[in-house]
Amino acid sequence: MGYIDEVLELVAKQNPDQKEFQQAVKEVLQSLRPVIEENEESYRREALLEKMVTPERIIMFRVPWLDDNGNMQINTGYRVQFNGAIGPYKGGLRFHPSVNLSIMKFLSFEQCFKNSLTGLPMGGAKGGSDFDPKGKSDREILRFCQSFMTELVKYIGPDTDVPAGDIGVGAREIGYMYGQYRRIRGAYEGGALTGKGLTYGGSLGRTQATGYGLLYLTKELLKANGQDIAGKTVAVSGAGNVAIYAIEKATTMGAKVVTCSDSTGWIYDPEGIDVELLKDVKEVRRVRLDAYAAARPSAQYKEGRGVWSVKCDVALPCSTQNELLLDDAKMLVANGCIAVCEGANMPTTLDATHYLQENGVLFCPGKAANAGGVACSGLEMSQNSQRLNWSVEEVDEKLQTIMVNIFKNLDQAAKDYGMAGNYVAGANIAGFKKLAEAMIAQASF
Ligand code: NDP
Ligand code: 2IT
Repeated sequence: MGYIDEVLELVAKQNPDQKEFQQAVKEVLQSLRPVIEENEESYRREALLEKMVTPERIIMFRVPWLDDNGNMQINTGYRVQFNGAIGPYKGGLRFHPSVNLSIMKFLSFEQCFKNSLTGLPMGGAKGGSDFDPKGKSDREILRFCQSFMTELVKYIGPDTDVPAGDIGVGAREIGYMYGQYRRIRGAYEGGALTGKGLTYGGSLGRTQATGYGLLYLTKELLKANGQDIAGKTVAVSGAGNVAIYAIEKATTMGAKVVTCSDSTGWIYDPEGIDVELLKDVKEVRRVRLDAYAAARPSAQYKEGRGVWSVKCDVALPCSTQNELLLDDAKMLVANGCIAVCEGANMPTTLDATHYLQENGVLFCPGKAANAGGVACSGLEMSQNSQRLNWSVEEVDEKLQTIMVNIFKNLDQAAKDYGMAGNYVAGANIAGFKKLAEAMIAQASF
């Protein structure tokens, strides 16, 4: 048995119930075959792959908090510090009832390669809780965030581990957590969290960065394949931070976005999504998507899922893992879709990914396509260290450069290993090579 298959077997044996983690490891390792084969002896000697699939540290803790009725509630908190070889651990916090160890490990494993691809010195981590923010009052969110940070504070800091937002964690939650961090530490250490508000050390452009970055990369991918984003019909899933700013940038670039979704249903708006209305529904009023259709005559709201049944040229999944399934991929191909770029982390299942690739759809994986968010977090850390604020133009220019470079690197890596056009392999190889070199150089850990 080859080294990769041995390690995949080990991962399955050691993590039998962690299907998302197994899925993420499989996607990465399977596409690394040519790189592993050319270095198999030295990688085996270093146990490189075994190290790479084993988190450096997992922190799990109890999060007690008082609800508005004075009752004690208990959730579980997590921080998985997966790999610190190329910089302080870095990655978001997710608050969603589906959070478990498998999801935390898959996200932090992916983050290692994503952060490597940005070219910035950041290791990989992820954290969060099974806390469900839906239906909670603002004060309940505050008490939860304070309790969560009271424990997490022991393990993070500007040079050790720097959390940020993800599903269910945006500017409000980061503000509450940063306030508690500062109170306990007794020091202003802005670089300990990113995605902060602009009045206390946040970076211009961070809110938009993941969605905008997704479009910068998509544009570059289309350009390299003789296509233009302008004039394309785009299907987006999700209606949160990533989706909203992906829709905004796609529209600015001259594309028409005709769908978005949340966990209750989805919108089809053939006139093009009105992003200001969407922001009002989701960022200001924080209500369900049916409120969008109620305010917009051209839009239809449908319960359940369905965005991938709409005819589109480009599909941008921006909600959550495993939301684009094989049957969805079949509908996209039948409808003439030419490109799928992942705004979310691992939104496409492995069989759907293979189907899209086999049918000539340009496919860019999340670890490259959504890297703009964490890249901008890296820029926020730099600004915090310098005690300077860059202009929005400066940040956006750096973000564009990073996204274009990511595409060039993964395109080249795929070509170097005889897999031109396979951007999954390209992203994994490019991210892996830098990480492998850093780990081997620091042999002791
Ligand atoms: P938000 O919480 O802002 O939005 C998430 C959106 O996805 C909401 O519309 C939500 O609907 C929907 N959604 C979430 N979970 C589910 C589910 N289980 N079933 C159906 N719909 C769901 O999160 P973000 O926009 O920040 O994150 C979206 C994705 O992008 C995630 O995969 C995240 O990991 C990834 N990502 C985020 C980055 C960032 O900077 N924020 C950076 C890189 C990747 P509802 O509100 O109804 O729950
Ligand atoms: O998945 C991701 O890259 C994020 N949620 C952003 C992480 C960050 O540290 O900005």
